[in-house]
Amino acid sequence: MKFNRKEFLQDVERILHADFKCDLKSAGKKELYNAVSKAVMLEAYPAWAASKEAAGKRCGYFSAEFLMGRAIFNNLLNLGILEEVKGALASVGEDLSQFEEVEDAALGNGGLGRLAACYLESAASTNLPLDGYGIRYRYGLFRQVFEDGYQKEEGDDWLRWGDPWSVRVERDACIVRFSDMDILAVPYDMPIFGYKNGVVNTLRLWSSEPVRAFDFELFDTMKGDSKAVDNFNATKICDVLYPNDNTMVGKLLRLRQQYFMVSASLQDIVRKFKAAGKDLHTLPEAYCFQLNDTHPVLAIPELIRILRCEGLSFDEAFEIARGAFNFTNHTIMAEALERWDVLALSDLLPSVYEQILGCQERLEREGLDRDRFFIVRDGTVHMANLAIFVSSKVNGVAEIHTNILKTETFRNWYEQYPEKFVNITNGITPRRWLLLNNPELAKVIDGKIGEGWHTDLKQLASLRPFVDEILPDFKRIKGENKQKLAAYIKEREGVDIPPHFIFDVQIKRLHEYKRQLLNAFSILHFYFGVKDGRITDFPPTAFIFGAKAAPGYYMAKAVIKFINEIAKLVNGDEDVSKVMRVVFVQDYDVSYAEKLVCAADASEQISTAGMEASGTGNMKFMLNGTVTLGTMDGANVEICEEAGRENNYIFGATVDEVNAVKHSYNPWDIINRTPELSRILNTLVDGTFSDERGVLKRLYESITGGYEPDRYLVCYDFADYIRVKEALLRDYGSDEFFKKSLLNLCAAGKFSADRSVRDYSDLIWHIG
Ligand code: 26W
Repeated sequence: MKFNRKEFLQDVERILHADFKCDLKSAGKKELYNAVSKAVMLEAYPAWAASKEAAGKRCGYFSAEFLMGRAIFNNLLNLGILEEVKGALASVGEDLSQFEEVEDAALGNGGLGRLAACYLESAASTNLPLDGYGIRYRYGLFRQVFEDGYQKEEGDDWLRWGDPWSVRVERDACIVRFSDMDILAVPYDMPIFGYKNGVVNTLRLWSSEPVRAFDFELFDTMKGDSKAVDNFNATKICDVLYPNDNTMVGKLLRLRQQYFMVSASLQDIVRKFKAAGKDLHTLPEAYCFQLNDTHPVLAIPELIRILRCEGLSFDEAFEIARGAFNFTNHTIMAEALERWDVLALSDLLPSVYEQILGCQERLEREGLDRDRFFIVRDGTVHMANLAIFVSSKVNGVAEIHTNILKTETFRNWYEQYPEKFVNITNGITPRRWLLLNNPELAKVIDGKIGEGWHTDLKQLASLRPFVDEILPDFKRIKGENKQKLAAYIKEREGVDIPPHFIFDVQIKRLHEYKRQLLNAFSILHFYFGVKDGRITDFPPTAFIFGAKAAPGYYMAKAVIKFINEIAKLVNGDEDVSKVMRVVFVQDYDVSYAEKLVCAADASEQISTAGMEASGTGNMKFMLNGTVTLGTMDGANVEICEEAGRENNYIFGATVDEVNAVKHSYNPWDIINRTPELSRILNTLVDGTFSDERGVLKRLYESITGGYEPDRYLVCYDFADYIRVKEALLRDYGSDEFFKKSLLNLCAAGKFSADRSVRDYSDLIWHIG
């Protein structure tokens, strides 16, 4: 984008006048942020309008979550004006970095939502016409604070700083009908800028509003049904993002959200398609839709319903749906597979449910065995089955995950439709996750191999011959990043972390299968070892955690409390704190992640094998030159393929081993012969830590008792984890170690989201 400092500052000033009744001298941070952003939007409008007109097939990425993070720096970078705007602001005595206080747009929980955000950016950057469709939640993922070591949730008022990057498009509003109320859906469009290529795609987020302005008369008299009161409630649909990651909550409001978003999106698309005078039978030639997990799967019966209203037969509508939809699965955890109660669904959305029954009937007509294949059974609608039956393609998100889908989770379906199943390994955008968060390292790479890797990440491989040469720079930059992170942690958490310590980092949602608990156990192992003098010369290490637990997930919250207690013990110990520190950072989010991944020395990816579909945090660390301490799970397997297992630290049971032992496994066999482990476990119940609410006791029970003790094989993998983790910590500091780290960076090419979206386009979408 062309940039003229004088004109830009003039625009900023005019917007300050019109919107805030102030000028450059008197503007506060917020006003300045909004005016600067809007000035960029002004400049970008022509390119946005032109991209919308682009001919060719488009894909709609339907997702309940888009974890966008902070927009301003990324947008300026992609428009190629980051330095220019920085300079322009500096010329009037303002610092661009003040906008680091702007809220993150946290309209997502974790991996699935961040993936959607990376894919939008990558699609724009690779010139693929992909638009996002979702919900404009009024409050994003909760903000987390710790009180006495316990997680407490607070509302996330992400619009506090305004929303200059969105445009309300009232002219595209439409009505979404539920059996008990009609709701107005109003879209807010956000531009998605491709990296220095002039392409601008769109993220369209729907907001719910009353159909008519509030009807005072009805309200006043409370006449008849409660339509007026419902209108009053309409906005509630989009009030808040469900804070669950991997556990299905069968709440009606969630069902309303899901339908609201897909109905509005499809109405909008079909309406425009018709207005262009096109034949609805040809819809799949112009559009396809990617269903990001089961959350938007109601789009399938909704499209069929809309087409039937247009006069098509069920079978005609079904064929169109089958030609247009594709489905991505992101987890094999049974508790995450969405199912809806037939009564609830048919009550709220009768004509949508009718189409679901039509799909079930069609399935039977196609001669599929009713026992092995079903959409509706025993009063329940199985959303994943609906998605698989109707979609053209179904994909997993890493090789190992797709194989598990084929051989276990969706085995029946795979046997019936082998050609439907494809793998698309996840990816991350290298713009946000290296160029933007680690600019110094990026500059060093540019200096050696040029800038081609910005849009062709495989080129990082050509850095290999220079590994020795850039090792000093790499070490220096990592050291500087660690220093910055330590200062930030000091400011935000009040905890001192000496920058020369090894930074061992585990950041991701809190879940039992991700095994933050295993990490915690290892810390206690080292703590006791150092304390008792069994471990000498312990390499000074800071164990850093970041994670939010779903507010209703008791065990996950217990793990947070446990780790915070461990932190208190370790950091407060005069001897041990010389070589160990523990910190659980509060309110981990995208912006915190950007600071953590560029400063880490070890990336903890330690899920029970078979349970992490892919992981994408693992890729972010790798791209920033960090070794993985992990299991053979998700994309870790492919990271080892690319970077060499010898350059990472792999431990633990494999998927086959997990499958072989999980039914016969008794953790006591291990605990009884491992006094070390038994001592660690006992800290949960012996008063080592304060546990006035009894949460640690419940953690103890989850490992040692109940129906399925130690379901995630923490005890099983404990010894091997310690062995390999100790090896990593001992290796740290040598040139050998830093070379391993850098070789990971050189091998990260495969994990660009540019490659992922291209795979989607080549194998599934055929767009552009
Ligand atoms: C219904 C509640 C619910 C909410 C979110 C169920 C399931 C989810 C997501 C599918 C959970 C999720 O984010 N999965 C993660 O997706 C990433 C992107 O593909 C993967 O890298 C992670 O391994 C996977 O856990």
